Amino acid sequence: MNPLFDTLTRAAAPGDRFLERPDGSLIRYGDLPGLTGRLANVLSDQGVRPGDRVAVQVEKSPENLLLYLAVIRAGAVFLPLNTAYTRAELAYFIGDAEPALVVCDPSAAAGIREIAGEARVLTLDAGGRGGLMELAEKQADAFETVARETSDLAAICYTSGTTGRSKGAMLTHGNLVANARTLVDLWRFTADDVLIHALPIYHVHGLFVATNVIMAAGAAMIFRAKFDAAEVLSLMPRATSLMGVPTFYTRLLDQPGLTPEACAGMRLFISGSAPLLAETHRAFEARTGQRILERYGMTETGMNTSNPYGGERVAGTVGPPLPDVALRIADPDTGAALPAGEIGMIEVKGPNVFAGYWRMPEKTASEFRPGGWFITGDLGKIDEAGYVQIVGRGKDLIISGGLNVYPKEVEVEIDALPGVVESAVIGLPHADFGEAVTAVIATGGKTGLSEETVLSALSERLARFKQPKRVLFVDDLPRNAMGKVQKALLRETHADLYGA
Ligand code: MCA
Ligand code: AMP
Repeated sequence: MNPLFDTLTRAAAPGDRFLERPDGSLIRYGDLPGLTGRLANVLSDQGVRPGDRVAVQVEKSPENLLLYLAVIRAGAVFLPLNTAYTRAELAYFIGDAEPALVVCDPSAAAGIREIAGEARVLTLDAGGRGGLMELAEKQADAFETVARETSDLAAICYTSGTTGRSKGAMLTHGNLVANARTLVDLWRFTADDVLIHALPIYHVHGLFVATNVIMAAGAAMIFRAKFDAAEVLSLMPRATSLMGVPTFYTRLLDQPGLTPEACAGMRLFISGSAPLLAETHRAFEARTGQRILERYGMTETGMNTSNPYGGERVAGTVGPPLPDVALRIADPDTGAALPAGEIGMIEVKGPNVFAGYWRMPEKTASEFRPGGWFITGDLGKIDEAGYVQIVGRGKDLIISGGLNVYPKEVEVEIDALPGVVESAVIGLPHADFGEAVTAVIATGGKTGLSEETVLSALSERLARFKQPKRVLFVDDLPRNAMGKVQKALLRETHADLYGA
């Protein structure tokens, strides 16, 4: 038994559609044993053993997804990496995870070989070609699926932290299977569904929420390399559902063609990864007659809460906890549970909650309360009807277009630049990205540093989405009586910077 591979590949009949490529050609469920078998044979030939990590930083393609399935089938651990990460960022992930194999774009291969250490390096390009697929073509279809326990690791997903050092969240077969099955039932996915898949597959949302749910239901997806609002709108007549970050929905609202007729065949629009403004929820309903279903999750936990399918979808809330997830609001300092209506730390427990941070036992221990409650870092409350509302973050985090940016990581890079006394990185309201990463730099009254110099220095060090959209200069940062930088005051002062 291989819990995740079996769950993903056994729900459909062999002739059922699995994935439609941009050129209209299809991969059917019945093609998967051979396609993943050939790739799993390559992995095995390359020395990848059960439990080994396979790090993957490639453009989104169906072959990238097949590689994910092959890694799971071979009993190895999938380690997806955002394509925007720079070589400096990659060096850390590879050093920390010590993968047996790194799969990357051909254009990055030479650079990655320099930092790959003992790991083998294979290539896969945006068109699904490269050294990996050349080797796969020479392999046999047959591969004996490696048996795994539910407690075995299926994936490691890196998530940044408030200290600036990324942590690898270890997700087990059991975590991913439990969450996929729960969501299939809750969102009523069946083999008749067709999902427009326009999210990246290097994060939990596009990989585990979208792909795993579709496969566990034996449903199909129309697969696109990236989100394009006009294209997604044009696909709706052939689809039943869409999963996206709030930016998808604000960009769809900018499309004049977004009408009730255009969405008539769609049964479900799901939003998550960042707060969906109640205003967007209402505007979308006014334009289409459909109420977006908002849910809430984390890399470490998969999905925790969801608005109901059949019941009331309340704008500005993320709905009740999933049926197999226990959720409580606790005093952030003492961990004591708080009564309904009070604001506190959201803590969760359930089969979805990860197995800890890779090689960081102390960090793992500090994120759990006695009794096994995982501290999410999100602040919220639960109303009388059991709906959870997220009211803020206990962690210093910016979410830009659904991607997380920890200010500390950006501040460390800025503070290392000559002429910078110190910096504060904040998120400011932005119509497209929700929040825009913004740097406020204290120069101590000296001049000479420009926005361009700072941005060009950061471009080699930080992924594009982490780089500030604007850089502001001040003599000194505002501080409170305790000497702490007043980020709230900075956010207030510059709230209109992007005119959102
Ligand atoms: C692209 N850029 C961004 C972002 N994306 N800048 C800030 N934040 C971003 N998210 C940069 C580009 O590099 C480009 O820079 C410029 O902004 C404009 O690019 P544009 O073409 O408009 O962007 P895009 O390619 O259309 O991408 C926007 C996007 C995309 C569609 C919102 O970022 C996206 O698909 N986000 C989804 C992320 C996601 O899957 N999150 C889930 C994480 P330049 O002009 O300089 O080249 S999992 C999670 O959070 C949990 C588990 C959960 O609950 O789901
Ligand atoms: P990640 O690092 O990708 O796991 O990001 C998870 C974080 O995204 C959560 O801890 C929340 O702060 C945020 N998040 C996810 N979904 C929602 C949502 N529907 N509303 C508000 N915040 C969300």
